[in-house]
Amino acid sequence: YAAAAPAPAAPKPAAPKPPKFQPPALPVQGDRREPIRGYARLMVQSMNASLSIPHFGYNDEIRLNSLSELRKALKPAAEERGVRMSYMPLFIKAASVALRSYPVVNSSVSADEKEIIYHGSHNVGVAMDTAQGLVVPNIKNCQNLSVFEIAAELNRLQHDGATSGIKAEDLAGTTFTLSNIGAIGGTTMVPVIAAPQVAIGALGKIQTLPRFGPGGEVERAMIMDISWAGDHRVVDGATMARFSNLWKDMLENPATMIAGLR
Ligand code: CAO
Repeated sequence: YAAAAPAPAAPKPAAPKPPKFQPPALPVQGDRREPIRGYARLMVQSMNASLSIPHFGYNDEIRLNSLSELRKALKPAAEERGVRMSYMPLFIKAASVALRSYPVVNSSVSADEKEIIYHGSHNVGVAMDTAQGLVVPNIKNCQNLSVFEIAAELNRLQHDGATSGIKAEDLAGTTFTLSNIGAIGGTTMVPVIAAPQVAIGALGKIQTLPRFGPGGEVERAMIMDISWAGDHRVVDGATMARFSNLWKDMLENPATMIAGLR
């Protein structure tokens, strides 16, 4: 038996010829340095301080069909008062009502970590995207403000953010923060707590999605994800879940929020 001679190797394809036309090399720009000033400087300081906080995350989804109807109904009355009514004042007011039941979510840890300071005021910070960058002014004493008053304050802060800049007093004394990233896009975000606060919530984009109704039928649901971050030194997951459940219940059944108003 004689082995068959190996087949001759296929000829290698010829290497491609270099193109005749070579695009001209564009000049490469050098690196550029820029001082970190203004709101960006505040962000550096605040985010460095946040590294000392042991964060945990907690997420849920909220069905906003009823709240959307409520907002529609409130809009004309708000306009009569010269106020623009977005969802934020409702999210903020519901949070303030829920904070009454879970005051630890509106607290701070003392510098020596020996005490929890429960804040009497609900000074709710609102993360704001401005031409100068991220800034987080707060709406003071939301526990005493109506939804219209919160809307008016938010309008004022948005106007200041877009024109003269946010005043120092509006930046001081935040006790709890909400960040509506969904106004720009994105369904979820991992928010970072600004010390000495112990909690922050990030709101995702409101989307129309299929969900089951009470009878098992598929219906159109307006869904928004909420992502909370808590300071695990003083807020545990169960407390955050109960706080979030209460907030969610008020948004899904706005009548329960009205029952909680003073
Ligand atoms: N999903 C879908 N639509 C939303 C929405 C959401 N989560 N939130 C707001 N919208 C809608 C509003 O209802 C409004 O529509 P209408 O004119 O029909 O009412 C429109 O988007 C514009 O809202 P707005 O942004 O002017 O007002 P707002 O009160 O909802 O939000 C503010 C105010 C300051 C929170 C927001 O403008 C903003 O700056 N968000 C960015 C926050 C941010 O950068 N977070 C990141 C922090 S960490 O880097």
